[in-house]
Amino acid sequence: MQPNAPIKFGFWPEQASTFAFEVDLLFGFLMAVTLLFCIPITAAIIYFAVRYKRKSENDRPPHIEASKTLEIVWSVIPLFFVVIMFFWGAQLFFEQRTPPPDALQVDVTGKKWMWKFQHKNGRREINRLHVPVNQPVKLRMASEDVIHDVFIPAFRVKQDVLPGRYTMEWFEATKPGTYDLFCNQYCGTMHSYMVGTVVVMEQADYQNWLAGFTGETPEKSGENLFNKYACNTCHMAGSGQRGPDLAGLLGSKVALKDGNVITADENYIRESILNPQGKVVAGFDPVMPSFQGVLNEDQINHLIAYLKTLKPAAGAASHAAAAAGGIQITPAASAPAPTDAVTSPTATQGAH
Ligand code: HEC
Ligand SMILES: [Cu+2]
Repeated sequence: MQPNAPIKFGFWPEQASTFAFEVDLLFGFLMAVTLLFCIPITAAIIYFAVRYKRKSENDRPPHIEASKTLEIVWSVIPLFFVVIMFFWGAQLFFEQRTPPPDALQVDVTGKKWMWKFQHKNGRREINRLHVPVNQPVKLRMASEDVIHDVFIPAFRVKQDVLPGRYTMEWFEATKPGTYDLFCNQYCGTMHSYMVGTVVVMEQADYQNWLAGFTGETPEKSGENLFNKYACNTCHMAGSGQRGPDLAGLLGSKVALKDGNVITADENYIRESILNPQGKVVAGFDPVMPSFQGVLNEDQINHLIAYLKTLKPAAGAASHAAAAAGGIQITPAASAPAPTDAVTSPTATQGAH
């Protein structure tokens, strides 16, 4: 495959994901409704303009009372169509916001002006994304600088990629092949060069392709970082620790100093590392240093991957529910975390 596949132009992008047909159908409906209103209204405007043109200076139109029936009819009919658009669009929106729990995660980092991808075993690529066919794939995305956007027309998905938090996009490709990926937010002078290719492979081919990489896994790299940046000095279970036990944190409920209880998703963990004073865990002093500017996006991803591998010690009450991974962006996407898993450092961590 050539490194820079030519961008395909066409009237209508190919349909290559499970969303494609649904999105096109809705789009077709919007188009049909638009034409249904636009054509008769335009025709009426032209007809009336000619038919009722003022003929002379003292041409006075007769007084006409508005017809209630007519008013109601032309309010209710459009309302009916608009309500359909709303529910149909909302249904599709929630579908696109809710990745299946078994979705394969790929980490995406956008920066001026390239796309970096990392697969679950650590394999990396730039401006080219390999994914298996007939398998839900979830992109967990962050930006190292400005707002970017991952747009894959053939899959009918697009989502902004933001500095400072994770966003998510998912799809299930239905046809092997290569497809365009565009940055869809104007992000600077070379924005139009921020393009890539999605290569959809048969599942076995994808597995072979992945297996071609035997380097460090994100989990291992995360473990090294955890030691290198001395996270372990405060966070390793044991007496006298200054920070909370991080085992089983993802998906658990965390009681904060300000009285709120939140569910620890990946955005929370990310924020805890970059801005520890933003949300302080109840029962702890805000002594954790910020790692803003110290750790890059890759390193944060790896730390999170490592934290996911930490299982709570048997009998430990804190962070009991190690939920299956995943960012939870919509309420619909979040697995209900057991309510009894509230972090209670005083009860479980003993010495302070
Ligand atoms: C000087 C000690 C110290 C170091 C070093 C430290 N932390 Fe922390 N960390 C804390 C304390 C104390 C808290 C709880 C108070 C708060 O939320 O700020 C905390 C909270 C957290 C939380 C939120 C925990 C929860 O239960 O909600 C995460 C995640 C975290 N740290 C990760 C890290 C990582 C990753 C590193 C290394 C890159 C690190 N910490 C380094 C002391 C530390
Ligand atoms: Cu961009």
